[in-house]
Amino acid sequence: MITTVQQHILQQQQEISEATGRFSWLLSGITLATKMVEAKIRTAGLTDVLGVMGQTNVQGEQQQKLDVYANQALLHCLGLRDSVAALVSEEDEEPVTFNRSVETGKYIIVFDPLDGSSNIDVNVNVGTIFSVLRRLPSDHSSDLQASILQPGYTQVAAGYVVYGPSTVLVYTTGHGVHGFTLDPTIGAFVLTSENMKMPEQGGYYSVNEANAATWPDEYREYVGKLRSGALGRQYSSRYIGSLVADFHRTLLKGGVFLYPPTKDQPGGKLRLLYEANPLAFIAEQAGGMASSGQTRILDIKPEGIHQRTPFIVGSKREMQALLDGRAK
Ligand code: P6P
Repeated sequence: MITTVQQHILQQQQEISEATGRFSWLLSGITLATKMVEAKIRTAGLTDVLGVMGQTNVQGEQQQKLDVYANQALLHCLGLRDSVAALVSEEDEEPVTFNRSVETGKYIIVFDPLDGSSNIDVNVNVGTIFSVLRRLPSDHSSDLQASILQPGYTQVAAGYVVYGPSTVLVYTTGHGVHGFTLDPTIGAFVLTSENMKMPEQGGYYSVNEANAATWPDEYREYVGKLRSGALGRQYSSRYIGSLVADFHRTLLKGGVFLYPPTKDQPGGKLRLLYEANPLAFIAEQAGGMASSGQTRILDIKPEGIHQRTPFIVGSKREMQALLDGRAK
């Protein structure tokens, strides 16, 4: 007997107020867009979607053709859901707002349409990350900044899709973490892992060691500890350079992923609203932890929609060792 992600949300609705029919309708906009992206990625080498558009995005990054396609797919599919008050994308300088009343436009969706897109041309996993915020009932503004810049602990849902050997969707509404695998024969995400838990300790650490020379000392010492067996086990290093893929392995196998401050990015490289916050929500719901090195990711009050943060996420054992080390 299969359970699709829509059925799963509806089954959950007895338990949570958010999973009303309106919310599962909203989620279906995300899953539809990711199925469109998946279909494009599967044939990327055969059609003219590889390579760059010849434009750069708000991050100053070369926009890959699939970045643009993924962004358009999400904006289109979600814009049609009247419960959406605003859409915030990594690809767009400003939010897209829909001038809907507080009674109708109840949700803000924040997303990275295609994270790790530079890996597409070398056939490495990429991903879509999304975060759902509730519009503040008092927020009648046109730009909805107050509703968008809420700390991560206010998220009502978060998830990601990793486009790899299979296409997997992982999401939480604050009631556990659940994984679905796209069954291409029926075009539906089918429940394959309910109540996913991150191991208490893992066997991998994941960081771009090329930046080690410019990390703050505490991170070099910490990675040295992992290497030396000081945490009571031998680690292996795994770094794919695609956040969603590195995070998904950490969720399943445990361990730690780090993007510390560097000389070029003293405030960290990864973005708070549509990378760190959704993945931190999932990590905590699965029994892990997520920190900026200074504070719990979900407690950070955002100042800007494209704000970056150092991002360390993983199993309790490895995270405690980092945070205790900092405390000393
Ligand atoms: P670096 C991909 O460009 C990305 O945004 C994340 O997916 C990934 O974790 C990170 O940047 C990789 O950055 O500096 O190690 O290449």
